Amino acid sequence: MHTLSLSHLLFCFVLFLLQIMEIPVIDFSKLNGEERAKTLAEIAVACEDWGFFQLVNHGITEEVLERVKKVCSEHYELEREDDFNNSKPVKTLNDLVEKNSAEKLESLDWEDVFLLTDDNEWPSKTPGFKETMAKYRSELKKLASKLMEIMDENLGLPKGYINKAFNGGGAAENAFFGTKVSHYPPCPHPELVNGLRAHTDAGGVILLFQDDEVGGLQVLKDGQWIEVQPLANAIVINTGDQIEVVSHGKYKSVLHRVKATVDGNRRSIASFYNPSLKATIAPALHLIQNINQAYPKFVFEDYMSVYADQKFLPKEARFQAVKAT
Ligand SMILES: O=C(O)CCC(=O)C(=O)O
Ligand SMILES: [Fe+2]
Repeated sequence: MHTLSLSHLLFCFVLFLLQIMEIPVIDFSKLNGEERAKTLAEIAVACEDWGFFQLVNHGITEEVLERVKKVCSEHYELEREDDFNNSKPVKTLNDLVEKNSAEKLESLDWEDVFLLTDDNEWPSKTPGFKETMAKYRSELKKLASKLMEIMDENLGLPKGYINKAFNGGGAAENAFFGTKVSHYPPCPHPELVNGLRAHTDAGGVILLFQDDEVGGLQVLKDGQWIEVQPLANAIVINTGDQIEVVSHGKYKSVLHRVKATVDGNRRSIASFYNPSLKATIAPALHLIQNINQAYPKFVFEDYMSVYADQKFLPKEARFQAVKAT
């Protein structure tokens, strides 16, 4: 009896540990009711302590999300799979295996990617792709705006502050909203290549619709890689380097990576709400406590040219580099 209760206790403790090491899940619908203050506080903690959280009941209908999953998977099979099978990562890995080398590929990602913006050419062969993704993007953009207003409120900034900072540079200088559709196809040697190497995101607010079943996204928390648990129809939110700068380090961008896996073709759709390239980014004056501020002021375009070369290097060097420009 005594041993049984001890092992039971231990089991509960392990469960408890596992639970607290999951990224926060927040019910967004509670923002509109009696639990508004509590929900705002949960989001504040998630932004400050995790830099990542999952939203459920976020208002984007299941019907839209189901269509998004369908058209993205169909599009991959119809228009991308063949190219991926002939891509550089596949060839390089094959060569490596033929040579019997066990050296990990540190400069490639096992990922198929394409980007949707307001201005580029979209795939046209997959039935329903354009309409579905246009609808999804317009809904997600609204969600991004709501989240930025919540961050304003939680940070004690005037309403609309972050969005205004991102749109800086004049009427024509709109913030950037891009959607990156990715697949991480099955990889015969996941020990030799990453799905996507560890990085922090360059921009503002990122809204990710990840695969319901195939996991692989991990977040670095207190020195440990924690899995972002797949949760059907949730939207994963994280903050990029520009939110870190504007919030003066209160909301840190967090390292994350995607592991390659032997089976399952992981789908992930990441939408980025970023500053306009001409926007000047600096810590909000309201949040600077001492004059020797740690974060630089720069034009986002300059940050992006540094990021293009240093995405997979520590962000501190990027902040340092733009300080010097
Ligand atoms: O695919 C994912 O889950 C994450 C993608 C990501 O981190 C990125 O595109 O920056
Ligand atoms: Fe990322």
